[in-house]
Parts: sequence; C-alpha cells; structure tokens
Amino acid sequence: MEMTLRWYGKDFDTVTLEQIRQIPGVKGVITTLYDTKPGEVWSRERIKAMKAEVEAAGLHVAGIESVNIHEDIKLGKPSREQLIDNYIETLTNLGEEDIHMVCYNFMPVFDWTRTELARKRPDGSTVLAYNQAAVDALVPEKMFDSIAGDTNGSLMPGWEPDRLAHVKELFDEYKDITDEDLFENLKYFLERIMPVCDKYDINMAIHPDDPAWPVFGLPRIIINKENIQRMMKMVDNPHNGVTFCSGSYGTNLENDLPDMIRSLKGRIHFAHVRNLKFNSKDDFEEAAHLSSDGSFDMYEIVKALYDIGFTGPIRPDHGRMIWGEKAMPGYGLYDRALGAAYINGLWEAIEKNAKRG
Ligand code: DNO
Ligand code: MN
Repeated sequence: MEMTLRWYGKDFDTVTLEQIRQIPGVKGVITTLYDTKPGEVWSRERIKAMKAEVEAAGLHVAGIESVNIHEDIKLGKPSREQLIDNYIETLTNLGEEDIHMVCYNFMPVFDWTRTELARKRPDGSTVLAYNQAAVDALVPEKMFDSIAGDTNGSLMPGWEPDRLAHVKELFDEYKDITDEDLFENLKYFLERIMPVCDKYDINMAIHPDDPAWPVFGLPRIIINKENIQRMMKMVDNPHNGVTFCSGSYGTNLENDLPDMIRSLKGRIHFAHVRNLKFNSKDDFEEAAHLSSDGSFDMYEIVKALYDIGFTGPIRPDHGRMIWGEKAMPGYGLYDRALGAAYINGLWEAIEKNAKRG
C-alpha cells in the first residue's frame, strides 16, 4: 500500500501540501479539479499544472478523487453519449499525464449523507454523524439547510450549490429508475470507458454508497458484497474495480468488512480506512481511527488488505475536528494525520509479523 492524504487543491483546502508532506510516510496525495463540473472535460493543461504544483511540494499525485459522473449517465438519458465521450477524453488526458487511478461514485443525486457535521463527543472533538430518524424527518431539498451552519465555510463535496438548486427536478427524474436500471446504466458506462482504461492502465475505483442503503427513496446499488460481486462480474475487467471504504460499507452492520476485502482480491484499487461508532443500528458517528474508539476492528481490516496483497493508495478517511482546527468537516489535518500514523503502525506490525512467519 501507499499512504496518501486527500487534498482538494489550494483554493478549497485549509490544509497545505507543505503540511501534508510532514506527515510521516505520506508521499502521495489524492486530488481533483474541484471546480470542474460533472460532464466537463478536464484539459491536459490543467492536469499538468495540478501535477506540477503537487510535485513542487515534494509529493506526487497518487490518484484522483473524484471524476464525478453526470446525472444523465446514471439516468441513462440519450445525452449520456456525449457525456461519456467527454469522460473518455478526461481519462485520456489523465492517462497521458501518467495518472492511473480514478475514484468515482454512482450515487443518484446526493453523494454521502449525514445529519450532523459537528456532533460533540465526550472528549470535546466534533464529528460527522448520521441518525436515521433525523433523515426520515427531513425533506430532501432542505437536507443541506439543516447542516449548512457547520461547514466551516467549506464547499462540501457532493453538495455543490448548482446541484442543490436542482434537487427537486432530479428527484422527479429518478422516480421510475430502479436498482436494475442503475446497474444497466453503470454497465453501459463501464463498457464504454474500459478501452481507454486498458490503453492507459487506468484503474477505476467505484466508491460505495454512503450510507449503504437507499436514502430518500433513491436507488442505491454499491452497498454490499453481493452487489459489488455482481458489478465485478458484469464488466469483468481488472480495471473495473473498487474503492474499499470501510466507513461506507461499514454503515450496514451486516457487511463483514474483512470478508468483503478478501472477496475483492485484485479488484481493490484504492482504500479509505476509517472507523465508526454505533450508538444503535440507526445512529452512528465518525469516531477516531483507533479500534477502541469505535465499533470496527481496524486491525482485521488492515490485515485483510495486507493478506490480499493490496498495493494501491490508501488514505485515512474522515477525521474528527480536534485541537481547535477549523476545516472542512471530516477533512482537517490533525485527526487525519493521526489516522495515517495509526494505519501505518498497524501495517508495519502486520508486515513484520508476517515476514517473521
Ligand atoms: C466522502 C467521500 C466521498 C467520495 C466520493 C467518491 O467524504 O468518501 O465524497 O469522495 O463518493 O466519488
Ligand atoms: Mn470514503
């Protein structure tokens, strides 16, 4: 594995590349062109400039999170042809610039869903949290309003203002879309992009739906072992792979995370490692990475990644807000740096132990 940190670019991130470089063991960043819109072609020049900036700080671009998918592709509308052509052009430009991992998701309308961005924990830190009763009480169009005061001034990924402005229309468009339709549309998209992925050796890494069940009646398919196996088989190309995100698959306590990891040998191209603390099955919060702070056995998760010979980029996922930091919720420096150090420690111990036999 290669330890990395997500970075949104200097115009959007409170964390600097210089700070990231001082986290022990972090040599790569996972970044994006945060101001591009789904469907837009990423120009070669902009990708080149992004790479140069990262490299000037002594780091390298280990992959992209995300190149977002336009809703019309997920909906299977005729306009998808042009939009997929554009996606292929973006992948070509990334490939020409020697970037080989792209994370994306196929969630209708919303990316991740949380009901609180700053829930206070007993130690005084604040974390993102999810409560099912709170979701059930919300009107989807108003979802962001209830948490907007806690963003620390950041633009939240998946909650871009022009997307939010059209939430109602989008809901109407998804009215008749079933899980089967969504699988079909994903298959169509993947079949079209696989040739360019083969040509440039680009690993596509689908991010799971978060939480791993339908919210607001929208279909959601990347949620469990069965569905992800179906996806791997329906386009059986090693470049069609996954982002294994423990915090997203882990929202459903029925998902056996180490077992899922083992079943995806060779197809995990990117790993997000984080812990959740469940207060009940309908209420969880994003704990510190340490096993004892949450509900997951982080040793078993990292061990499973080690055992399948995972070599891709890995990153600590959302961190708590600690030590007075003001940053995008989930994406401060301090707790993610602690997470990286912890995962590195687990990995070193597992590796040394395995080599000792
Ligand atoms: C949440 C992230 C997601 C993820 C996208 C990938 O913080 O894990 O927003 O980046 O779903 O496309
Ligand atoms: Mn994730």
